[in-house]
Amino acid sequence: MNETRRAVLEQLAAGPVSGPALADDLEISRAAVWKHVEALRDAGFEIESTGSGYRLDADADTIDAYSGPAIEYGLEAPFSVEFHETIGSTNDRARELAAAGESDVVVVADEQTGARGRLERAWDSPSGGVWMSVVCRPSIPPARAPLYTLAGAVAVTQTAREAGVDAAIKWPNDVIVPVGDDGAYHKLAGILTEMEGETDRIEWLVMGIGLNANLSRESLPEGATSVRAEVGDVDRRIFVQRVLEAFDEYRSDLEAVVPAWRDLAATPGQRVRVEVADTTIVGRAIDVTDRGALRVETDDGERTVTAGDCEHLRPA
Ligand code: BT5
Repeated sequence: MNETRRAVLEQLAAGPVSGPALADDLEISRAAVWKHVEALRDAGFEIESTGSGYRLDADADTIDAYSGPAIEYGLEAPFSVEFHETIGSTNDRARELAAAGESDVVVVADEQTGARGRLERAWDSPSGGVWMSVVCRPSIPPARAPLYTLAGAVAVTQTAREAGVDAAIKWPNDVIVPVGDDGAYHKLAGILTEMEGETDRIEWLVMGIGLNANLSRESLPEGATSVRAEVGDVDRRIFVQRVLEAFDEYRSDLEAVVPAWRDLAATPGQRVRVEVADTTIVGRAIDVTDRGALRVETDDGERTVTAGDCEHLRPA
C-alpha cells in the first residue's frame, strides 16, 4: 500500500478525523483525502462518515474484503500484495514478476482459470479459495530450496490448525486431513514451487499455494476437502496474513523448518508408495533428512527420495 494511503488508514483507525484535518496533517489536498478514502472503501475497509469525521470500523477483523490493500493492512511480514479477482495462474504471473526482478511480492487471486499442479496437472481453483504465489530471491544454494517448500507446507498447516482444521502434511508438501486411522485422507492444499538459477545460486523462487478455503466439496475434485467442509468459512484476508507471517519466520530460520515439519507430518510411520521418475518405491516411511528428503525402509533396504509423488497406503 502506498505510504500516504497507509497514513490515511492509520488516522482513520484512530479516528474519527475530519477530511480537512487529515488534509492538513498529511499535507495533501482535500480531494486527495477523499480519493484515498474511496479507494480504501473499494478495497473493502468499512469506513464510516460520522458528524465528527471519518472513522474505520474499530474491529479490523470485520474487514471481510479480500483485496491487495486489505491483505497488506496489518500484515506483519515484508510482502506487497498484487490481487486479481480472476487470473489464469498466480504462479505464471509471479514468474513474470520474478523475471522482471521483483522480490517479496505475493500474487493472490480469488479465482484461477488455468492453474497448475506439479507435472502440469490441472488444479481446480474456483472463486472462494486461497490461491497465492510468493516471489522470493533467497540467497541459498538450490540444494536447500526444498526447505522453502517445506516451510510453506508448515505455514499453511499451522494456519489451518489455528482455524480448527485437523490438518497434517503428506510428504513433501500436500496438506491433508486424515480420514480414520488407516492412512486415508482428503487433500486440503497443495504447493507448487518453481525456480530459476544456476548450480550454486537461486535467481528466484516462486512458491504457489492452493488451499481450498470457502468452497463446498461438490465444487472440488474427488478426494479433496476444504476449510468450509471441515469447520466452516474463514476470513481469507487473515488466513493469507498468517500464512505469510509464518512463512517469513521460517525462511529466516531454515534450521527450524524440518523439526516443525516433523511435528505436523502424517507421513513418517506410514506405509507409502512413492513414484520417482521411472521407478516406484514401496515401504515404510521413517523420517525426513535435514534437507527434507524422505527416508523409506523397503524390503531391499533403506532408500532416500528427494522428489516424487507419495501416496499413503493402508497398513499391510
Ligand atoms: C499440487 O499439485 O498439489 C500443487 C497445487 C498448486 C496450486 C497452486 S494455486 C496457486 C498457484 N498457481 C498455480 O497455477 N498453481 C499454484 P499436485 O500434487 O500435482 O496435485 C494435483 C492433483 O490434485 C490433480 O491432478 C487433482 O487430482 C488434484 N486436485 C486438483 N485440484 C484440486 C483441489 N482444488 N483440491 C484438491 N485436489 C485437487
